[in-house]
Order: sequence, then C-alpha cells, then structure tokens
Amino acid sequence: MTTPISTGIRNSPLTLAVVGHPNEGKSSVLATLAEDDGIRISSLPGETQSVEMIPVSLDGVELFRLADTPGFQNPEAIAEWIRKNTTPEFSGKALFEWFTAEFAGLPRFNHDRELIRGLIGASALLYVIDGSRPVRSFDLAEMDILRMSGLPRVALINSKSGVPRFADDWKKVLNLHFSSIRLFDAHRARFNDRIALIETLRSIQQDWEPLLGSVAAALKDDWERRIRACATCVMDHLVDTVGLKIVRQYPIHGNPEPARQKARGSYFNAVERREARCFDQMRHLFKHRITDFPMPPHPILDESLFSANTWKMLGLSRRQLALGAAAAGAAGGAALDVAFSGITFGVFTAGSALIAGSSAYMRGDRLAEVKVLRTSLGHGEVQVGPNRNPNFPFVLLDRCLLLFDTISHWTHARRDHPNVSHPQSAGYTSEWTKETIQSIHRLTKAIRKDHQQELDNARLSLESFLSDELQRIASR
Ligand SMILES: Nc1nc2c(ncn2[C@@H]2O[C@H](COP(=O)(O)OP(=O)(O)OP(=O)(O)O)[C@@H](O)[C@H]2O)c(=O)[nH]1
Ligand SMILES: [Mg+2]
Repeated sequence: MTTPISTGIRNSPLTLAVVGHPNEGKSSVLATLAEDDGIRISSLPGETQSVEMIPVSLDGVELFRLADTPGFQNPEAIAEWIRKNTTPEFSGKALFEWFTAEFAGLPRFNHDRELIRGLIGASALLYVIDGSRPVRSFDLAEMDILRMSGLPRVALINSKSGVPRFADDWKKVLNLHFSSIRLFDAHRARFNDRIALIETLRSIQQDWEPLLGSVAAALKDDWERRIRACATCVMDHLVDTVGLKIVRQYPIHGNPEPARQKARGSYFNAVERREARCFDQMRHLFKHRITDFPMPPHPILDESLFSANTWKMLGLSRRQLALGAAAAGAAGGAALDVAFSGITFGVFTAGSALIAGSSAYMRGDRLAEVKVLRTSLGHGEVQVGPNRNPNFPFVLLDRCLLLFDTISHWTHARRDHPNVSHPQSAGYTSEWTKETIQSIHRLTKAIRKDHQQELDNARLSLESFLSDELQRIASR
C-alpha cells in the first residue's frame, strides 16, 4: 500500500545511549523515540540489566541506533574513582574502558559496568531524569560521570507523574553539565517532540548536520505517508462497508425468517470484520503491535458499532443529516430518495421534521434492513445491504477518526490506558461543513447505484479531505 522512502542514508554511524538513574523512564523514552512497544518497561527498578541496541529504521535503512542501558547503581563511588584516576592524558572513553576492566569481578557494579559499556559505544548520550522529583546528591555524581565521558550530551526531563514540578530546579543543575535540555514526556511526546530532539542533536554537533537533516526529513516523509495511507484505509473501509450486500436463500414455499435472521447476523459480523481490519491496518501503520489491551481506551470505541450509545454519540444530528441531504439533493437537482431511500426532498426541506421523528436512522441495531425477494429460480432470497441509513457513513467515519486520534498520539512507552470520562458528543463528522457532508452523500449514492465514475470522483476529493483532516488530528 505504501511506497518506500529514499532516505539517502547508508549505515548511519550514530548511536545514542539512553542513560540515567534506575526507574526514571529511560526505556520509556527510548520506546517512544524508537516507536517500539516491544521494549521492556516496568514499575520496578532494575528492569533493564544490560545494554540493548535498538535500531531506528525506515524501509530497512537504519537511521540511527538507541542503546538502552541499566540505571546507575553506585554513581558516587564511580565519580570518586574517575576523579582520582583522570589525568590530562588518560580520560574519557579510555578511562571508562579501564573502569569496566577494573570493576569486572564486582557484582555490585554490574549495572554500572553495563551502563559505562553503553557510553563507550555511543556517539552521544541522552540523560533521562524524572522532573517530578527533586534533585538529589547522587544525581550530581551521575552528571559528573556523564560529563567525564566527553560525549555530546542532551538532558531529557521526563515526568512520571505527568507534571514536572521540579523542572526549574533540574534545569539549574543540568545547565552546568549538558549542551542542551529538553522536556520530553515519554507518555505524551508528540511526533514534533521527536523531531525537535533530532534537530537539537543536529545543532550541537556540526558534523552530524547533513546526516541528521536527512533523518529528520525521512521521518517527516514517513509520518505524512502514514497519514495518507490511513486515509486510504478509511476510504476503502467506507466504500466496502456501505456497499456491502449479503444474500441468503430460503425455500420458495418455506418461512423466510431463519434466512432473514442469518442474513442479519452475517451482515453485522461482516461489518465488524471490515472495521477490525481497517483498525488493524492503521495500528500497523503507526507500529502499535500490542493489541491485547483494549486500545484505544476510548469508551465509545469499546462499545460495539451497533450499540445505542455509539449511535447517540457519533455521526450527525438529525438536523445535520436533513440539511446535508437537502443540500446534496439541491446540488444534484435530484429527489432525496437518492440518499434516504424513499424519503423525498420535500420531507427533508420541511424542517427535518420527519427525519427527526424517524428514530430508525439514529439506531445502529436497525441498520440491517432485510429485503425478502422472490426469484424465478425455485427459491426465495433475503438481502441485507447496501446500507441506506444516512447516518451510517458518518458513524463509520467517526469511529475510524477516533481510533486514528488515539493511535497517532499513543506513545509506544504506554502500557496502560487512562480513565477517559464519557464525553457528551465524541465525533468529528458533526463538525464538518455542509459541503463535506454533501460529498459523503454523493459517495454513498454512487456506491448504491454502482456508478464507478461518480464513485471515483467522489472518492478522490473525499480522500484528500480526509488526509488533511487526519493530519490536523495528528498534530493537535
Ligand atoms: N505516567 C508516566 N509514567 C512513566 C513515564 N515514564 C516512565 N514511566 C513509568 O515509570 C516506570 C519506569 O519506567 P522505565 O522506562 O522502565 O524506567 P527505566 O529507567 O528504564 O528503569 P530501569 O530499566 O529499571 O532502570 C514504569 O512504570 C513506567 O511506566 C511517563 O512519562 N509518564
Ligand atoms: Mg529500563
């Protein structure tokens, strides 16, 4: 579905070591930066025990590497050792190599040794601290050690509580030791925060300017490409689902009821399968592989597409449906049974009274309208779909957009889900202009009439609108 990006990067030599105190969110920051939800994260300190190299790649091209490391165990002792042993001739990585050899037999220093090993192999370091706690003396020792590495250093102020209360105190101390300081919340960082970090690294080391310029450009291209691919997924789902038709046979002189029930059941299942496929494709595009927790945690998406609540919260109001349909009818100069099967333009323009009263259009469980047909082939048929409910495309779209909203903002460090309160109205489509609503009516009309040329035209403009809308949602 997507075309590979040419990054212009060959075997990036850049390795960024992510270091800090235990349990401050190093692996979380790394998971967010690398968009990797396979990274091990735990509420218990000591989860990361050895150096782990995580490549950040696009289409098989490695842009840079991140090294996850264990937290410092004995920073004060090590800082002291380094101070004692540093000479003008013997410092930086050479001294660190000596440290790993010197402390090899001491289990108490296992994590420290691994951390130092991570620094030896790195081109720069990212020091992660938790800005929701105050600065302590061991932090000063850690900063001393990191300074002695001689590596370019960026400090990242994470916030485990969500509020970096002590950020200003931290900044005062960090300023003495780091080339740059950034707020970077592992659970809330946006795509732009990730790009801003790359730009920061680019500015502190002139040699890296061309490489990191290409990395930032490649990441931006990829982000936009994902969004366009999501718009395509959503349009495929919309066209496919609105046009879905299920036919079941029954004996010509028999009771059509069992076939009718079966057709309804198959129809609901098929719609749900199509939605699940679209959701999976979008998750995959945003590299969310953990699917065993209910993501997104949006209460409406936890509900079935056909539940009363879904239909209460999503889609258009009766009034919007009526106005949009009236406008579509007026634009096409056609009667409104085009969009509303049997209800004429006059009914809608008459102040939407009828649609306001016709609660069937506002209910998901009434979606599967079954037609009983007689054939000349010796059996009867029941048919469900293509769907004529005018709110159906809007409810489908709202659900896709809600999922997109969550996955595009959901960082790969998150393994929980927040308590989201039940909003009164949750959809996006109700904010759309009359012209956009009209174009969806035109699309659904073309689907039902099986008019390929009209469908292609309507789809083209709607997909481009949807791409922009997704872009807007992702950058909120
Ligand atoms: N709410 C919130 N929790 C966070 C954030 N960053 C980390 N945490 C939590 O803090 C705990 C420790 O996170 P890790 O990323 O495993 O920390 P670490 O520094 O890699 O820990 P070690 O590997 O044990 O040294 C986990 O429970 C995380 O979910 C954050 O930005 N917000
Ligand atoms: Mg860790």
